[in-house]
Amino acid sequence: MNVTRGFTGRPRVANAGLPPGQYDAGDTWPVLSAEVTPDLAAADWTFRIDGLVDAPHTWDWDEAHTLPAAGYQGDIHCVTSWSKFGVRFAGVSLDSFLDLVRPHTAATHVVAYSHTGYTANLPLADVTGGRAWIAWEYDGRPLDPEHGGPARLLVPHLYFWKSVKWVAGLRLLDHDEPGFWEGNGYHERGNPWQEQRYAGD
Ligand SMILES: Nc1nc2c(c(=O)[nH]1)N[C@H]1C(S)=C(S)[C@@H](COP(=O)(O)O)O[C@H]1N2
Ligand SMILES: [Mo]
Repeated sequence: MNVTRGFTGRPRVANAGLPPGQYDAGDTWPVLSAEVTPDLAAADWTFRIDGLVDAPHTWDWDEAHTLPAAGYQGDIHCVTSWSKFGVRFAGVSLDSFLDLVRPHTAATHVVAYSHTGYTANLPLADVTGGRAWIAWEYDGRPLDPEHGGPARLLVPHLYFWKSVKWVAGLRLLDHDEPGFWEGNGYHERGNPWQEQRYAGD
């Protein structure tokens, strides 16, 4: 259990502690972007799921907001070694989107991609079962553009590079296909508790 200190005046929620090699960033939230923050209005944001699914679909902002609201409160862990405890995101569970497109049983992996072109690969099992979200609110307010607003992928049980900012879609595949960082030496899965930082870890 971590000591409570300065999380905007509220006591910190109980957290799972720091994964190996991580430090507590406290109230700061570093911005890590490989690209320039895009000028993307909510009205222009879209989210598509295609590949190995029965019914590929593209949601716009309004249609995505008709899905059941869901949120995450807990910790996030960046591979550059900062972690944040007890953050609060709101949006929609990826399960709600995936149920509607009906994934083929052959689908094993996804490539998540951004409106900017950034990509990250994930096992399908890591984005189902209530473990991944499309998030558009942070701490009760619209997600800042620099943190991926209008909407980002959130997969908090893996290193944060998997949580694609300005998310544009998921493609379901029957094989693993490295994304931006995975093609540059980072681990294909990225479990912080097993310190899967680099390929071979
Ligand atoms: N589109 C996009 N998504 C991205 C990144 C990026 O460079 N571009 N960086 C990743 C990395 S390495 C991290 S740690 C988190 C950082 O999110 P933050 O800037 O909101 O802290 O976003 C991830 N998603
Ligand atoms: Mo990161």
